[in-house]
Parts: sequence; C-alpha cells; structure tokens
Amino acid sequence: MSEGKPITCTAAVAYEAGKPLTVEEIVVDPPKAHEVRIKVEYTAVCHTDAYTLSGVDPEGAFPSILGHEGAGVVESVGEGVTNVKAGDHVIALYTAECKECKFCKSGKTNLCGSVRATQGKGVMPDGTSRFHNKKGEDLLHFMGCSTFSQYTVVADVSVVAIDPKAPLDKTCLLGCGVTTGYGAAVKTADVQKGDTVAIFGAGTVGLSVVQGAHVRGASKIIVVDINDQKKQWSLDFGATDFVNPSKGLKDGQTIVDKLVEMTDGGLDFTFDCTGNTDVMRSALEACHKGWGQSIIIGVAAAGKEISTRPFQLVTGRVWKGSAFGGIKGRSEMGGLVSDYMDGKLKVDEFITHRRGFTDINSAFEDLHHGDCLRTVLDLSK
Ligand code: NAD
Ligand code: AHE
Ligand code: ZN
Repeated sequence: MSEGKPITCTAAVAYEAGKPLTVEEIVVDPPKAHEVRIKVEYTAVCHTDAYTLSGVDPEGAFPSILGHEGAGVVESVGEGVTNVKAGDHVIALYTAECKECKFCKSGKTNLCGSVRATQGKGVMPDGTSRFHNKKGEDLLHFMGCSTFSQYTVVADVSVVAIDPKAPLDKTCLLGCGVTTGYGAAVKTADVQKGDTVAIFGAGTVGLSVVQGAHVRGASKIIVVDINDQKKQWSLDFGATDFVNPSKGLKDGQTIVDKLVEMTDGGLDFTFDCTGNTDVMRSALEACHKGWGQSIIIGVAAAGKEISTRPFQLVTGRVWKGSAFGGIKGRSEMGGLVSDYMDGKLKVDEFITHRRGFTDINSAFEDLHHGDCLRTVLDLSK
C-alpha cells in the first residue's frame, strides 16, 4: 500500500525554458487535506505545454512538471475529499470547479476562483509543492495538473471521476483540446442551426470547434489554415470550405475580404485557434456587421496585444474569449464522456501519434509537424 507514503516514479521535468524535458525519477508526496494523488495512465501534449516550455508564458516557471491533458486512476485521497475515491477513473481539470466561489455560483462563467492564484504560481493551495527531485529540490506544479509524471497530486476541485468503461487513452484528450474547441462552439458561442462560422487554425482545438459547429447544424463552416495538410481533416470533421490564406486569395485580396465575399457580408461566428494576434484581428473583422461574434481561444505570447479600430465594435461586432470551452469540468465532463461513448462526440480521430512516456521530447517535436493533431503518451512505458 502506497497510501500516506511518498512515491518514487518517473517524470519529465522542465528544468529550463527552451530546453528538452529531463526524464528522471522524482518523489511525489502523499496528498494533504482536500488533495488527490492520481496514477496518470495517459497524457497528451497540448500546444500550450510547448508554449510554456518555450519561455513565452508570463506564468511559466521552472523547474516544473508540465502536462494538463491527462487521465488516470486515483491512488489515494487526503482528508476531507468526498468527490473521488481510490480506484476512480479520473480526468485532471486545469479549470477547477469548487461550486462555492463567486465565479462558480454566478452561473455566468466556468472560471473558478478557488485555486487559480496558487495554480498560477505552480504550487498547491497551501503554497507548497508535492514534487521533489532526487537532490531534494522542489519542482513546481503546472496548471493544477502536472500530468507529465506517473503520479501527480491535484486539488480535489481539479479532478472529475468518469465512467470506468471509458478508455483512458482516449478520454485524456477531454482534459483540454477536444473539450475546449467543442465547448467554445456549443457553449461560449452557442452556435445555432443555420449560422455561418469560420475557424482560424485547424489543430485539435480548431477541429473540435468544427465538430461543435457541425453538430449544431451550422450552414457554412469555413476553416482557414496556412497548412494544406489540414484540409482533409477539416472536411472530415464537418467543414464545408477550406481556405489557405497564403495561396487561396486573389491579388490584393485579404482573408477578411475573401470571407466577407463568401458569406454575403461576414460571419455569425469566428474563432481564433492559432494564438496569433494578427489572426485574431482578421477573425474579428470577418464578423458580420451588427451581430457577428469572434471568440479568442488561442493563447498569445507575453507582450502580445490585440487591436482593431473601435468602429468594428461600435458597429456591432463582439470580441469574446473562451477558456476550456466554457465547460464546468466537474458538472459537465460526464456528459461529454457519455456523448463520446455513444458515438456522438469524436475523440479517437484526433490521436495521430502514440508514444511511450520516456519518448516525450519526440512528442513535442510531433507538434511542429502538419501530420500531428495529438500524440498520446503511455505513462507505463
Ligand atoms: P495546433 O498548433 O495543433 O494548431 C494550430 C493551427 O493553426 C495549425 O494547424 C496551424 O497550421 C494553424 N495556423 C498557424 N498560424 C496560422 C495563421 N496565421 N493562419 C491560419 N492558421 C494558422 O494547436 P492546438 O493544440 O489546436 O491549440 C490552438 C491554440 O489554442 C494554441 O494557441 C493553444 O495554446 C490554445 N489553447 C487554448 C485553450 C483555451 O482554453 N483557451 C485550450 C487549449 C489550447
Ligand atoms: N498562462 C498564460 C495563460 C494561458 C491561458 O490562457 N490558458 C488557457 C488554457 S490553455 C490550455 O491549453 C486558459 O484557460 N486560461 C484561463 C486561465 O485561468 O488560465 C498567461 O498568459 O498568463
Ligand atoms: Zn491545452
């Protein structure tokens, strides 16, 4: 029995920005009150992990254990934990849900105030870390999840139990990319039948927006991506059109001109899934005058700012953002898992690569290739 004792296991440690992760043995302390220790079975690598490792995340701190798209089995729980128990199959939640704070009670947002401040500093809610390397140095947590370790400790508000019949090597993707894009379409934007939609960036997040817009019966779903390899995937997930702005435009035509022309004045909804602030501007300006809404999902580097002429907003276009697709993890993840199990939500289709955990640096390389949506890592290998 490991309960109550430190566990020595393998983790991938980010010691320095811009450097490969170090795969080494670490020590994971037992969970304290209102904490949960999880045996992570599978994790995928999200673009945001690469963003933070690159050094451009204002909240990025080192040494740390990255990873936030993971699923596993509860090994043990600390005092006072009632929402999960040892043996439960779980998904780690980077957007916590305490159900008690001002945010959770507002009914207006999925953002939760309970642990976000300490999460951003890379520590548990009591201000300390559960991770130590063999030299005895503390290692920071990341996004309240740190799934790049065979064992992790999270706050009880940052974990949800799921149907044990659901395969963890697939449902790990619901920890971020798929949920984020799908939720942005069906919750944040609340796309309705017949709406016109454009998605900039066809990675896992963008293609999940496509999936959500398709499920809602959008009449036009235009994907904009600079990589032609994304065309077939876009169509497979339900896009009606694909535009590559680096070659699909007439002389002097901008991507905004092209989209406005294709939609008789602009789109009902656009989504940025690139993190590029110039793209965000185009996405806003491609919205229909009077009512078009542009949803920012992409994460931009420190120092980057968005801009447009205020006239764009005065004339009725709306700029919004979406974190984790507006989904409340503890209340709504069960529904997404059953939709997946019932064949109503595609998840498997995003897994283009599989690797053993110790090959994690290659998984970061995979992200830079057009043939990769998600690499799933098996923590047992
Ligand atoms: P990804 O790298 O797999 O996909 C990005 C896509 O954008 C690629 O297909 C790329 O070819 C395309 N692209 C790049 N520049 C472009 C341009 N100028 N015009 C059109 N297309 C362009 O990434 P992902 O995992 O799908 O994540 C997308 C973004 O969403 C990232 O910024 C990530 O950090 C962010 N993200 C945000 C949330 C959230 O909750 N807000 C959650 C997950 C990911
Ligand atoms: N640390 C960054 C913010 C990064 C960010 O915006 N993260 C998204 C999730 S990305 C998942 O792949 C998010 O949910 N943000 C809301 C939140 O509370 O973090 C920075 O710029 O400081
Ligand atoms: Zn992510």
